[in-house]
Amino acid sequence: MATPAVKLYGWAISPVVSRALLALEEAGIDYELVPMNRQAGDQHRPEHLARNPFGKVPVLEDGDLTLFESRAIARHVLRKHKPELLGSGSLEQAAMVDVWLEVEAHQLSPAAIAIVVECIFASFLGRERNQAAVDENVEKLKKVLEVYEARLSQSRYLAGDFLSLADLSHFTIMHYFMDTEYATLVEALPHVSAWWQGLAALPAAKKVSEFMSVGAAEASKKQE
Ligand SMILES: N[C@@H](CCC(=O)N[C@@H](CS)C(=O)NCC(=O)O)C(=O)O
Repeated sequence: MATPAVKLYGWAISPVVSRALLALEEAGIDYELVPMNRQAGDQHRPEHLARNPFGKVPVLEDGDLTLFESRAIARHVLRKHKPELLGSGSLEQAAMVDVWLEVEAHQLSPAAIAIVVECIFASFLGRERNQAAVDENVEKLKKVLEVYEARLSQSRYLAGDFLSLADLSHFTIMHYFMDTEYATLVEALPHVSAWWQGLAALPAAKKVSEFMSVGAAEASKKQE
């Protein structure tokens, strides 16, 4: 019996969709990116609500398994195809991957997303930038990045001296953040800056950033 096709539903411009894409690219498996149109409301149609009752993307179909939430999708794909990226070598490594994935989800990403939404996506959403929201989140992010600088002066990657999903999970939001004028916050921190450059140079990250650019070009055409 042929291996069931893997399908990812969503738009690649979204950092959560491209987080799932990055896991698929790292896994090196065949998959199909099924395009959806946010402006047309595809995410609210009954066939998509059957995949994700919250009406969001990304959604992954892997044979009979249907998953939503980008980090859960990334964990599943890597658990199946590249478990070393989840620290499968030891309980300690796996625990440290979990710690820094939580840090990404609850400390860094909320502040970085708020800045990226205002500096990059507000225009796609047809509104002005809210500078007060940017300033508040820049202050939060500065404090978080100081912790990252201390951590990355002790180990090459976040979970230890091995690349893991804890690092990869940062890529897509950081990719946008580094396109804002606040990239200097990262550039001023030598260890964070070297870590970021290493992440951005990964072949899978380069491939996903191409998907993100195509997604951005399509979204800007739809605004015209
Ligand atoms: N925590 C979720 C977030 C999902 C999410 O907010 N997706 C956005 C991507 S742009 C979405 O589907 N928005 C469409 C909508 O809210 O109508 C994840 O990591 O997958």
